[in-house]
Amino acid sequence: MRGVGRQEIAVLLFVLSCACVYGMKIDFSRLRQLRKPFILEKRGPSEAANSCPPDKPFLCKTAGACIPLEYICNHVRDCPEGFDENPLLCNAKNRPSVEEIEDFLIKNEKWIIPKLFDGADPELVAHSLAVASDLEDLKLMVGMGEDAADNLHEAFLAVLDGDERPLRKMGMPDEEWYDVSYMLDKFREGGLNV
Ligand SMILES: [Ca+2]
Repeated sequence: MRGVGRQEIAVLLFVLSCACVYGMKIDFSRLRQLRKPFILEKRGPSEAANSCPPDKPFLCKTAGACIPLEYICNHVRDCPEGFDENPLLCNAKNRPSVEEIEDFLIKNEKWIIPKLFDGADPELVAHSLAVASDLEDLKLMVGMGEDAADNLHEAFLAVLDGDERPLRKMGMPDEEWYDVSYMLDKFREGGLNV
């Protein structure tokens, strides 16, 4: 997934937010309002309204094609164009919601943003963490340099080892260790290759 744009990520997350309305156990329901004009334009007003029947609520990119939620990311192409198996979509489905990630980043903003994400916008970082396949993807999406990427890699290894010392050296307050290790584990378990 090289060179994926912010707008494409926004569209994918919007699709998931629609699926969420129908009961998927993920919460993208409060995506930023400002993205909606683009999304409506991109998908078309009639598509955005989701004309799918209740038993097949997931709207494929191919006009008129709808599939059940259990067919999303089940390793079989069910949409004619395969959108239901899009790797970014499947990554986001298996990770904490963008809002949850952003809340976590803002709570830790003073140290985590400069040290691990090169001072990037927390909203951009949250969207990227929701969909990136590996650290190289994440680096490109966020636009961060080598030092931050190295720190991030070290942070993931520290959590894997259960060793909070490298993170404390980066400025993490002691009391944040539980939250930080919980979130980094969630990204790894959700398919982020570190
Ligand atoms: Ca499928």
